Amino acid sequence: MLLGRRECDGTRNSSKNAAIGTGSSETPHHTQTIYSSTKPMWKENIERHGFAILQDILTSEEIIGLCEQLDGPGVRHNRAGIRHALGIEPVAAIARSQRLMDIAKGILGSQALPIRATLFDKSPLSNWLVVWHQDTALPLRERREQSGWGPWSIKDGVNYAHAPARALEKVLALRVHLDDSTASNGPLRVLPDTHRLGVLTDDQIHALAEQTPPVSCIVPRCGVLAMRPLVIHASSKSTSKIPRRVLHIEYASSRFIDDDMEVAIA
Ligand SMILES: O=C(O)CCC(=O)C(=O)O
Repeated sequence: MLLGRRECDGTRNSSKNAAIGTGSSETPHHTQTIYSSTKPMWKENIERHGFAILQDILTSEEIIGLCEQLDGPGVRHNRAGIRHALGIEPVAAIARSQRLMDIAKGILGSQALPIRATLFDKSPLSNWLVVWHQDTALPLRERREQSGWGPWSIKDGVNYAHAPARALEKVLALRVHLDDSTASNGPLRVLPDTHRLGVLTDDQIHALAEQTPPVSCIVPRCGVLAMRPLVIHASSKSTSKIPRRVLHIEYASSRFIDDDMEVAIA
């Protein structure tokens, strides 16, 4: 994850060596639409491919209201967006809304809870790319030495550790689209079916990026991209004037994600 990842140096996978997310080609629209999910296909798509696109999950009014709150006084943005946004009440309210909780619980079970929210704000004024990677760092309440966890870091006062696959398999991200994600405004791109391969090295990610046709996640405003953190993903710089704001909310299957490892709410 960009905002968490840039600062999470000392990662197991050095992002500097990861494949650059320029992508060989944009996914043809007909290919992309097979991942656009109507019930009941979305669960199967997440299970099989590591992601699914769900349209019209929130209303236009909800999105406008949320954007106004995020642009309001007292909300601290940085260059690429907002980190640790669950502390912002309107964000927490959306994260806990029945519609998002139903999706999260449908995959993670009845104890699912939102653990972290990040606003990714890509625009002509703040344009960036993210290389191919998996999201492997989780926010945790306390630092504990446990097999498979680490290295550790602290970001804005929150403990982070790179997690083993057994914990990351209990996480789902729901990316709420505050703008249309189009082929040209730097949409998230994913390598389908890579979420079942465990935590990969940079070299493995690089090799998979060379071999696997990427899918550009074209998602209209109000839609949600549901994705597993281990699905390899990247995004390119925008070449459009249209902003691309996405609220990325991660859910865990329970507060204790691995033995006595308790997630932090961030
Ligand atoms: O939103 C994006 O373009 C990048 C997001 C990302 O890389 C992540 O969630 O790890």
